[in-house]
Amino acid sequence: MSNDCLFCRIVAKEVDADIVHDSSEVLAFRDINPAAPTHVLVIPKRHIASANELSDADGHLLVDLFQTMASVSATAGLEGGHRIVTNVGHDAGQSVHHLHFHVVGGRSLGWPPG
Ligand code: DGP
Repeated sequence: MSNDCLFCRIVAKEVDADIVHDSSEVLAFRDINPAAPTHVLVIPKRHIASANELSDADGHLLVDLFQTMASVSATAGLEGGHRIVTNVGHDAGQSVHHLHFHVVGGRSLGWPPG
């Protein structure tokens, strides 16, 4: 855990969040500033700063994260489609430096993103 990381503090239950999935390695909770009717953040519980910091040893964790995203989208009824986004670094707008995947859906989504 990183003491100055907001998402580590959510994992530690020091900061409240609307949690929709909680398993041994993965947590999912609703984004505080939703961009669509469904907007859930799916994160590893272990602190990893971004997708750039993943290693060979994280293969199982990545499967767990993507299976959680599939479960979250199915539970939300997003049969019509949804988007998975992870921002990496300043130019992409990454504001929380703990790996997280945005699962966004429930409306028609434009492309390309801004
Ligand atoms: P990004 O910009 O890709 O780093 O996404 C960070 C997201 O985190 C952003 O959509 C807003 C969300 N967020 C920021 N602070 C909080 C918080 O305290 N609680 C929750 N649930 N979400 C947060």
